[in-house]
Amino acid sequence: MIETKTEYRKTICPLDCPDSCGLVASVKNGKVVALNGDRDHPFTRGVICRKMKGYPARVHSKDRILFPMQRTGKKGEGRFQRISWDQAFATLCERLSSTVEQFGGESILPFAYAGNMGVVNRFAGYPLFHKLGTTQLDETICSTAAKAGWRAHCGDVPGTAPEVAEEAELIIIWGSNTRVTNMHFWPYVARARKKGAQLVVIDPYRNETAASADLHLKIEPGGDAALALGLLRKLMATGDLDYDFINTRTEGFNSLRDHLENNSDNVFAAGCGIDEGQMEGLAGRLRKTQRIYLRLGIGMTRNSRAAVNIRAITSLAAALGLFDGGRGRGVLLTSAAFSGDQSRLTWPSLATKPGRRFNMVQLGNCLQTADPPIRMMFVYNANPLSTTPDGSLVRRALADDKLFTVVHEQVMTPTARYADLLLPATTFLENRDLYTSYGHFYLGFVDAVIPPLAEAKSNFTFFQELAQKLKFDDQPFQQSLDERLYSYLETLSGLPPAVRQEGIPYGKAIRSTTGLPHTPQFAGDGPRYSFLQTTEPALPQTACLAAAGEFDDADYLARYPFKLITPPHRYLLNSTFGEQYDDYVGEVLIHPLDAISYDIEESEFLTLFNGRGWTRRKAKISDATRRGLLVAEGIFWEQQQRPAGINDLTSQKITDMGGGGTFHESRVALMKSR
Ligand SMILES: Nc1nc2c(c(=O)[nH]1)N[C@H]1C(S)=C(S)[C@@H](COP(=O)(O)OP(=O)(O)OC[C@H]3O[C@@H](n4cnc5c(=O)[nH]c(N)nc54)[C@H](O)[C@@H]3O)O[C@H]1N2
Ligand SMILES: Nc1nc2c(c(=O)[nH]1)N[C@H]1C(S)=C(S)[C@@H](COP(=O)(O)OP(=O)(O)OC[C@H]3O[C@@H](n4cnc5c(=O)[nH]c(N)nc54)[C@H](O)[C@@H]3O)O[C@H]1N2
Ligand code: SF4
Ligand SMILES: [Mo]
Repeated sequence: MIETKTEYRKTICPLDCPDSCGLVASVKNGKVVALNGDRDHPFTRGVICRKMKGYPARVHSKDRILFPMQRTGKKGEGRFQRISWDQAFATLCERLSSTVEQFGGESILPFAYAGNMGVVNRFAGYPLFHKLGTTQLDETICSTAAKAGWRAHCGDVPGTAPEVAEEAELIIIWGSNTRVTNMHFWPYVARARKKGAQLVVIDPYRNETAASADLHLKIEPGGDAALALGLLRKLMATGDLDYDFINTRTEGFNSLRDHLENNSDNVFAAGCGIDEGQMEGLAGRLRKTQRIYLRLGIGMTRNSRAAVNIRAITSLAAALGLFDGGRGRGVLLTSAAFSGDQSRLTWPSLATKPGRRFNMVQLGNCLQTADPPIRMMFVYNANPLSTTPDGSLVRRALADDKLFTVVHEQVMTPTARYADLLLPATTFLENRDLYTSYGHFYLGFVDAVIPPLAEAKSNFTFFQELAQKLKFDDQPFQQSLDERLYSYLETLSGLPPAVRQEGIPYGKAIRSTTGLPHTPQFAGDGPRYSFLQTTEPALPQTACLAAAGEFDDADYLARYPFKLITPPHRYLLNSTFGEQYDDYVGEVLIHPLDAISYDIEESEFLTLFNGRGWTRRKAKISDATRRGLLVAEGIFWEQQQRPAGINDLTSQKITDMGGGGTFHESRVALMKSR
């Protein structure tokens, strides 16, 4: 074979990660041989994570699904035979038509999330499913609770640009394992600390980020509102709030003040599970420092008190005036740098009547109890068997012969093994798209780096072709990817006018016109920060102490003594990359005193169980966690020796606002595995 020269092509990481890195792909003989960070990208600065460094091997690995296949074995066995795309489309058209005819469009459920964050490919299935009148999915699994909490008081203001943190004297990372899940924020922290800044981490366990902090407050999971309000009360008592900001840029502070005055310091300290001295210590730092930057993680919003916790923290931030655009001062939850009219991507107008909706967090219930029942499920951009809660319900539903499951995937995920029809999906390196970010203020448009491998199709190509086969001739089904994208861009706020006129150059990071450092978030005639929320009349108006969901459930408490949280793992992106750890069960952190009580030794296999299911993990004994709290990082795949995953333990209970998942709020018991 003639050797060709290595070519370098810019692209963008499509994974559901706040960093949305600029990448440079090295391409040789039609293969991607390396991926590196783009040095020209202002947030990436040439560095990327280990997961994406290894991505070229995933693209060209034996694990890739490269051809359409139909099931030959039992559901879940993962035995398939190759078929042609013509056969696959024929089966699909026949099934879709007969299912609609026999059971109605609502008996079809599309299930998709953010496996690919490209704005067109992510939502590519929506127009077709609207046209078919299917049941619709509320995409709540990740950030809706956090955003609802933010919006309740802050409205539409974006977060503070991460660059501002570099000028801070006190950085608080609250409910995020930044060094793992948002690693490009860390250099700003490191540079600020070089200049003398202090880093405080608020997290129930000593994760990698907390281990590098100046102060770690090992808070009770879900106790964040108690901590934020307790701090507020202390600062109020000594008059250390920004009354100028409170008086001119906010409203409703008096109601919050009443709640604070009606409770004691002890109540707040008890509510967050740290001693009052520690709380006073942090209050002291807040008093002394003007330049305070809060980096809030979505990770802390996976419990019943999700939104109220975010609400309490933004209330603390507002009372400190951190939204005033001052040097080194700010609050970042999600950047919200660009926002556009999503209907230009999803085309709800194609639906002839409003369809039935289900919350994706309650997939188990939906598949088991929907009436009329779900007869056909269409999965793309997601691995719900591993990532949705109450996994044993989902598994049982997937095994039911009455359900026809279509999965469009890159690799043989646990969900894919249950497919009746399995279709090959491209990776981001094989298609073009535009990517925004939820952790910084840049977007970028990139072309395919290599052509689709074998018979893989991108989400967009696949759904457009399927619509053609179904003889749908509405305008959205005639669009090219660029047409759909540019029609969306017309509505996108934050896009610089020059770019809007001249088109988006490939591979260049474009900064949003919103959220520039040092712009006050509540300024001029615009809306003020409101300490009162009016979006949900049934909920308390001000942030306040709230109950702890399953952790407080007396029945669960009696049977399942441990609390369990299940945060992200460094080597996985949710369940993506699970195929690389097929023989690895994952660890569970257990406090040394709990290990003694249960006579557990290091590396011993443990079975964790509760009323919903069980899974297996290897004990890691460490005081990084609290007594009574188990920490299981990572959604490792179900596998032969352990046909159940971490989400067999989590519940379908949803958050106080936004309908989010409560992945970090399960009660469990444990025993030694035999
Ligand atoms: N390597 C890697 N990176 C990822 C992901 C991954 O799976 N792996 N997932 C990606 C996705 S989808 C998302 S949404 C982002 C999320 O990223 P972030 O928004 O940065 O949040 P996380 O890092 O998930 O937050 C996890 C931390 O929250 C803590 N936590 C849990 N409950 C509470 C609580 O009640 N209070 C407080 N204070 N802390 C709590 C956990 O102990 C854990 O340390 O990360 C993305 N990046
Ligand atoms: N216990 C527990 N559960 C959790 C969480 C937790 O912290 N703890 N985190 C939750 C969060 S924050 C999230 S965001 C969800 C995510 O849950 P999921 O949306 O299920 O995300 P992934 O596990 O990353 O699976 C994405 C899948 O999409 C596939 N994919 C990638 N690109 C494409 C493409 O272009 N086309 C098609 N058709 N497929 C593609 C990938 O191969 C991968 O298998 O998980 C949630 N589940
Ligand atoms: S997963 Fe996150 S850190 Fe890694 S390359 Fe992608 S965007 Fe960057
Ligand atoms: Mo997420």
